[in-house]
Amino acid sequence: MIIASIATATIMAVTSTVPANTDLDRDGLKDSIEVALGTDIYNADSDGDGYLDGEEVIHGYNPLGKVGDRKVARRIEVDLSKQQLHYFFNNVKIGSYYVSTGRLSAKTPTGNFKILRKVPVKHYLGINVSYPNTKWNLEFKRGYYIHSAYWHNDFGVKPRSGGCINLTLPDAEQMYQYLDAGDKVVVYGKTPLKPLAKPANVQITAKKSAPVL
Ligand SMILES: [Ca+2]
Ligand SMILES: [Ca+2]
Repeated sequence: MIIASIATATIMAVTSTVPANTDLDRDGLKDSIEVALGTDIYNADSDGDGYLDGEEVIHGYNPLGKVGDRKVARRIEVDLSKQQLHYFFNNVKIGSYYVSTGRLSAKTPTGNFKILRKVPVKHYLGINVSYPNTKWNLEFKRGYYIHSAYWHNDFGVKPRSGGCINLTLPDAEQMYQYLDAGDKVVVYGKTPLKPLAKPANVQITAKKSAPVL
């Protein structure tokens, strides 16, 4: 009897508390996010379509729908003050990346936008600037893109673009896969006057960085 009651107490403890940072079913989504999204914290493939919940969400697919279902609300927010990008899935924040936005003389515009189009590879040309073969470009305002930048490593530190939102190569690829034309882009905050302190876990272009889920 004593053993039985201990077992019951243990089960109750597990099912009544959702620790924020654990991923009990190891599907790539933290339990706290799964609770917010309504997916099953004990089932790695909540909709049984063969794809893990985390895999589906990070690529912008519905983890509670049929294969290929992308009818979910995707949104990104770019905080100029902190040089960070946050991405949301059905109003639940999924993760964040460091960015480099427009320098003081060419600030990234603030406001509400939508992804206008996706361009896999682009050649950026300007005064004393030529960046061919730039991958993963998402236009959110005519002439302004979210894109990878292989020519610097100032993500999260220094706004230095001509108004675009720069990401590391793997982060830009992930956002490119995540977002569709029509998805919301919100830009807010103020361009920092000085470079920010280098983040401890700053992501670099050459290395595949895991998104913060
Ligand atoms: Ca999980
Ligand atoms: Ca699934």
